[in-house]
Amino acid sequence: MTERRQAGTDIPGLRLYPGALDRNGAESLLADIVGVIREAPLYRPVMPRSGRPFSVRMTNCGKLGWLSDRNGYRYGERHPETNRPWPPMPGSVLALWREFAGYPHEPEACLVNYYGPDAKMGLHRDEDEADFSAPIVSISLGDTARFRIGGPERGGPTRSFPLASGDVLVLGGPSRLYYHGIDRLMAGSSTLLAPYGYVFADGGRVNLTLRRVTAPGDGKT
Ligand code: MD6
Ligand code: FE
Repeated sequence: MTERRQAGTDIPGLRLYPGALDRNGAESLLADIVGVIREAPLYRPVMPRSGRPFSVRMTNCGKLGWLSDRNGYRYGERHPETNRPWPPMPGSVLALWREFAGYPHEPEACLVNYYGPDAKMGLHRDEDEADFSAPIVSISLGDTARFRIGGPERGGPTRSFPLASGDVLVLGGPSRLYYHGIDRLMAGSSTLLAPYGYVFADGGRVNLTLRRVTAPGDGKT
């Protein structure tokens, strides 16, 4: 395995690998994700209770997909609009989990978030999974975004750093349950999405978050 450059950070359990994917790697991963979107189109989820639409559009690949609708947040096996099972995780995605997760079981969900130039994501914790001992591996493609992270309590101090195309971020250990979100994009900072104007109309950013959802049993998954 190649040695990866890791950015210094004092957030416990957070690992950042700037430029883990080079341009070729990012292009081929994005092509695989466009293939996923062809099978499982991006849709716009709504917030629980209020029904307010997200500014981010989403889809998933893998056995389970993360869903939000008026009834709450949960994982499900089918696309909420097509009602078809999620497409399998591409080998390129699985390979990134195996390289970066440091966790001996396979991921079950890959959430695909698409940010147009004005999309953002409010502070949240990823807490709909049964196994918090597994990290979350996040891969950014396209425009740079400002990622904000606080601590385990809402309302505590936060800090932010940019996530650029090809960066891999791992939230493990204590940081696995820290509040985090996306403040804004630096629209136009990357040309990676440009060939796919029919999918990503105004450029923007794609983020993949890979998760283990269920606690592993005795099997090898
Ligand atoms: C994003 N990321 O980068 C949003 N969650 O677009 C997340 O919400 C996230 O990057 C858990 C772990 C890593 C992440
Ligand atoms: Fe998150």
